[in-house]
Amino acid sequence: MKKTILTLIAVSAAAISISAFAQSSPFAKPEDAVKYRKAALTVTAAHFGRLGAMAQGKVPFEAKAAAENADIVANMSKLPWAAFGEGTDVGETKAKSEIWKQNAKFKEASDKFQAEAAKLAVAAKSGKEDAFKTAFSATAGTCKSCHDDFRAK
Ligand code: ASC
Repeated sequence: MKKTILTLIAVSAAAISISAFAQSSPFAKPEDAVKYRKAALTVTAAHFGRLGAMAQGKVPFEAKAAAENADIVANMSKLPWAAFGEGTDVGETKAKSEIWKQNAKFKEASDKFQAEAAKLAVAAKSGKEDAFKTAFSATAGTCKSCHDDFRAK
């Protein structure tokens, strides 16, 4: 009987903590947030990589492809951040604890990336290769500095 009561308490405590997380987060479980942000950043990296190949001259610059990929990066750049909420420092993640300890700095880094990605989309649409390359480097710099500070190797 005592064991049953203890089990019931443990089960309801777990249920309460899950629902408390879900109430303050767009995700049902912390693991769902981790999965979402990794997926969003993976898609972003795929499209950013296509732009990088053009910026580095590995493939010829083509304004239409640049504009399409840069638009995707600019849109994707908005997504991962909602998935770095409190309580999502769990499971298999390279996210450093500094994300939550220095959250204002992390927010600033993510804002910079979004701002540069938006400028990159504009530059890509201009069809001017030089402007595209400059904007690409600026955006890549924001990826790198955020990774240096907030992503484990
Ligand atoms: C990429 C990619 C990153 C960034 C970073 C920029 O293409 O996948 O994580 O650029 O390497 O320094």
